Amino acid sequence: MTITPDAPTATVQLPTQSVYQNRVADYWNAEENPVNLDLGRIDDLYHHHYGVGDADWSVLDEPDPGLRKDRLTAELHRLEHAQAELLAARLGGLTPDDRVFDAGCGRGGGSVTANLRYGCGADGVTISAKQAGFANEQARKRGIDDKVRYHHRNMLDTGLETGAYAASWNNESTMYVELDLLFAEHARLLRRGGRYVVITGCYNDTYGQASREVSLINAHYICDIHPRSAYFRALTANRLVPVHVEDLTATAIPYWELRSQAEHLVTGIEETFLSAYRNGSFQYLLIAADRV
Ligand code: SAH
Ligand code: GPP
Ligand code: MG
Repeated sequence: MTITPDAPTATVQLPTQSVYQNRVADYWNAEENPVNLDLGRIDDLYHHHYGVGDADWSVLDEPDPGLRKDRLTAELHRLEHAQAELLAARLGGLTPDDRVFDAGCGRGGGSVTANLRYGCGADGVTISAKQAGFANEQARKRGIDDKVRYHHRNMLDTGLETGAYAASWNNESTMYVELDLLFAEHARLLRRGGRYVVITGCYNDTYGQASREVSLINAHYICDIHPRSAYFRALTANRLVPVHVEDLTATAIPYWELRSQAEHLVTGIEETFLSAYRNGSFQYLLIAADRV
């Protein structure tokens, strides 16, 4: 019997792209969920990650149905942007002369957030040609396209300049790649003393192996959530020494509770995240590390 892998359908294929990465690119090239686009449109900060912090539950009591929708959308966006700011705050004291690397940059909100905060330059990389184009168009509209650039590249093999970056991060994008290959690329790009930050969902080694909920999340996004232990093993094996670790699980729950009430935005994965967090099988984690 001959086994033929799925034909690649991504518009443009990168030279180092696997069949799996083609599928991931297809997902992101096609993705147009209102929960991402309607939130981003509010202030042209497009995020593909979840929110943190206490929610303003009063939006649910809003009597006017149209206004209730708008207030819910705005509140979810506020929580997602708070997550982006939490990550950006851990990048260290960056200056406008510094450059940062945004690995798995989505529609570009994270690099814009860093640029607004520090005035720094940024290179974002996404496996989706469509996302890179969208993000570059956003940077052009903001007039920051001289400093903030997005590339359709594989984050494991970016072709960007060795040692040129003062900071780098992955915001909810590590579950698509092998951590050793990823952290080797970050270590190559960061200058000595540079800062790496990751926010991710990981499965909890204390629980055991991946739970049913973790497997459902993997199937939903076509990803492969790593155990918490894998992060520390791969970071330290690649000259990235953790300096700050924060379990964000408790602070991630209000976002999902509120999102599950937003009938105009739900995607169907909301209850799975809530169960995964509550049964202890899944954690939302921030790790900051220094490149030594
Ligand atoms: N960090 C962004 C987007 C997270 S969504 C944010 O916080 O908004 C996950 C992203 O990872 C998507 O943009 C997807 O294209 C990207 N991605 C997945 N595998 C990748 C790979 N091998 N190389 C580059 N980007 C990748
Ligand atoms: C966020 O993107 C989701 C991921 C990057 C993949 C899984 C993340 C984990 C922490 C496990 P999104 O904003 O596009 O998702 P959604 O459409 O559900 O809002
Ligand atoms: Mg989203």
